Amino acid sequence: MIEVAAEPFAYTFPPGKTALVVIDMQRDFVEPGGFGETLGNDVSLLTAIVPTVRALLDLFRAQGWPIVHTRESHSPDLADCPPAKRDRGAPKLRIGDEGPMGRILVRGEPGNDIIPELAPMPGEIVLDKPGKGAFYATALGDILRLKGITHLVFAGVTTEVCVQTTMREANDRGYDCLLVEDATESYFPEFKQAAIAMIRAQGGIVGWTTDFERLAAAVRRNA
Ligand code: C5J
Repeated sequence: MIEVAAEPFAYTFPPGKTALVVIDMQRDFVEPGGFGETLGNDVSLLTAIVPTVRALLDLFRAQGWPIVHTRESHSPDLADCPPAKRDRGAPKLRIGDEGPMGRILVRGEPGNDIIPELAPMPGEIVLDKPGKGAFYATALGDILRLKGITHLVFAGVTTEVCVQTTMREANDRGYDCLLVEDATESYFPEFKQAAIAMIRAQGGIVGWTTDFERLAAAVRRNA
């Protein structure tokens, strides 16, 4: 087991049974001109974490540990996008509308891609998800079960929406979850801080949080 200094107390994980889950580091959320910016958000907050997410990917790649990348995405006919979700964006751009990087949050469109700096490598899992949580309407549970994964390390955007929703889904399914604080971000700094506080409140009711350096140091100590 590897022990990482974390809040609310040390997080321990079995190297062979731990996967990194990078949530929705897509052009539509992170790059200027994408869906996130058209909704009025300042995407520079999100681009700032790219080097740390990349370092986290490199840490897992160097160990040969499993990596999952998710993309929030819908089929071109929007059959998997409930009107309740699509209409929420009106009167601005809605999911499926033509945006600056192709149709918003539609699979195969340029804006739906993961940003080039964090592009998945061969052998890494890329998971399209129509919801905020990565377990909803996807094969993620089966994929992790077949690999014998029991512990999940989380990064990506946005902290209080897709990251927190997925952590809560994972926690309810029995995974021990660690969020890397400087590898996740929100358009709303106060929401990020609130999400972190909620996750680790009450003895880690949803999971643990740490930062990249503490995780990397723990992995180095084990090497
Ligand atoms: C949002 C996400 N914020 N990836 N998606 O709509 O968090």
